Amino acid sequence: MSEQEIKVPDLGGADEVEVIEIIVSKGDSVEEEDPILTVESDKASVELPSPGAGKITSITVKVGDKVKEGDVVGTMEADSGDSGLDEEAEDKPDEKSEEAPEAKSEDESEKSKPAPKKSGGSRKETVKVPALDGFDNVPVIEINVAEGDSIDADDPLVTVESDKATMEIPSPFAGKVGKILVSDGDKLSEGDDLIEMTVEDEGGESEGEVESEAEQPASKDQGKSEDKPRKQEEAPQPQGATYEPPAPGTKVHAGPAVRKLARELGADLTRVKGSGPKSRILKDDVQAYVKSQLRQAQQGGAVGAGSGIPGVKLPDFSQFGDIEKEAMSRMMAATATNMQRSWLNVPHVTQFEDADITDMEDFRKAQKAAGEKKGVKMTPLPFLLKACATALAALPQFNVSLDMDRKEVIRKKYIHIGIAVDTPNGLMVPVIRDVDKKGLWELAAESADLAQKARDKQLKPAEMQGACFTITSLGGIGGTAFTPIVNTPEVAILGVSKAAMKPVWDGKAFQPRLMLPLSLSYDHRAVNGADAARFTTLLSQLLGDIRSLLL
Ligand code: CAO
Repeated sequence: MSEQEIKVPDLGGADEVEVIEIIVSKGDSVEEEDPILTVESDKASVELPSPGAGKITSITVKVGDKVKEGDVVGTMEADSGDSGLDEEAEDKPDEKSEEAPEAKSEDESEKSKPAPKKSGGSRKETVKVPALDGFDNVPVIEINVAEGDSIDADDPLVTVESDKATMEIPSPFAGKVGKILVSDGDKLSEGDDLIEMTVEDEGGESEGEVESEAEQPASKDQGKSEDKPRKQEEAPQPQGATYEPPAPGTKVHAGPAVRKLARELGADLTRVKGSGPKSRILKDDVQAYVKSQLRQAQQGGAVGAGSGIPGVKLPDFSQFGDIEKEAMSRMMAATATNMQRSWLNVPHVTQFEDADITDMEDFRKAQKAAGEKKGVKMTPLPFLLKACATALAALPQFNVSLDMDRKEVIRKKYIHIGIAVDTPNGLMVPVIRDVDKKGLWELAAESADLAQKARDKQLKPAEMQGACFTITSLGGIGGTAFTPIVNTPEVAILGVSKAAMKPVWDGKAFQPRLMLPLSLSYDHRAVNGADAARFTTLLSQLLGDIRSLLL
């Protein structure tokens, strides 16, 4: 490794320019073309890119300094084997680079998508799935392009998720997206057709169908090369927010105009999720981020920056014994975000009640033969669904969502209920629609079907949306009571624990009765305590005498 000077390259005609931002610090590792600092002339801001990959050993200018072509702004140690720091490259910006420091106007530099290469014509390509890091049959969880999109080489086409990792499959070409040959949920293996593209020729090649494999999905944790599988670092975007906790050492990909806007608005770019090519941050992203922060502040603070909640500092656990680290699955990260958002935003209260289900269980067990004939198992869950639907209709203050921005209560005229399903991949909540209009057998069949789909990772997004209320039943497992977290933006959730025989006083003697523990957590902004007690009392009456479900 040898130390190299980092010099100001040709500034596209500008003479002396001012350093307005230092992007890297001593000790940072950079890739070739990563921005080192931003300079500004009268007409434009320009990022000076790193001439090669390596480690920054010094930055010898500061914000406000004036620099011109050839000035040394710092030094770096080049990675061994990297040829990006030879004298020639040091003096001249890389001509092929899309981020070469031509003095671009601010508007141009914001959307730095390169124009398609000049062509002698165009050809059709069918992009195929590349090797998926040893996996096959990996489901598509997101399609990142739409028909008609103009994209660059390396832009993500689709995202797939195996048991262990989420990977983006990048485009091998720049060009226009044609027909998309896969859908959400499809299982892909190496060699499957992915999308059709019209690719601009650099000249010469004849028009016709050519098949090509996408580059291997790139992996940040398996080396720096772009052509290896890439585990997505980002957790799924929380609904309506643009906050992303930065991964340690996260580099920000944003043009000078965007950086300037972020400086003006006081936005920390490491917290903004980029929606541009290669996750580049655009002006719209900064504006959306600032808006979401303001909204959260108005709502009294929420998850993330500005909430005033100190983070949890982790010790180095390896000092206490052996440890192993594993990336969170997308689902786990999404659940964690949702739980935390709900816990921090919703003032929770939990109301407890026991329902006498002795007669209900006699009736349920008597249905066993009928169930076998129908191929459907009647568990307590359909009775709970039916009782909750009746209670939601009787006490509609539980069937609402709160819009705190507009100070509005949104009342729902439908009764869709989510059921929490424990799966090997985490908690999923499929939704049964119009529960009030369905019979017990229909609910038994539908809940069993949705629970199975959840376990097989086969649920469609629409099957997990639109719930008014959630039931989370741990009754098949055990426990006497628990305090579930409201599944926002719903305002209540029913936790069900394991039924047990208990002595119940009937006025003359203790009778052995099968008692089902119910735990109703609710959002105390939407529901008052008296209504919560009415809700659980009504549930208990309905389950205690299931004939009343017919009334
Ligand atoms: N008390 C006693 N026994 C119960 C019961 C209860 N409250 N609820 C169910 N059972 C019994 C059932 O009758 C069945 O017994 P039999 O086979 O003898 O009839 C057995 O427990 C298993 O039932 P099940 O779990 O297969 O079916 P279900 O319809 O009751 O529940 C589902 C379906 C999807 C809710 C459940 O499988 C599940 O995933 N529960 C976990 C939900 C969860 O993780 N919640 C936590 C969220 S918060 O982190």
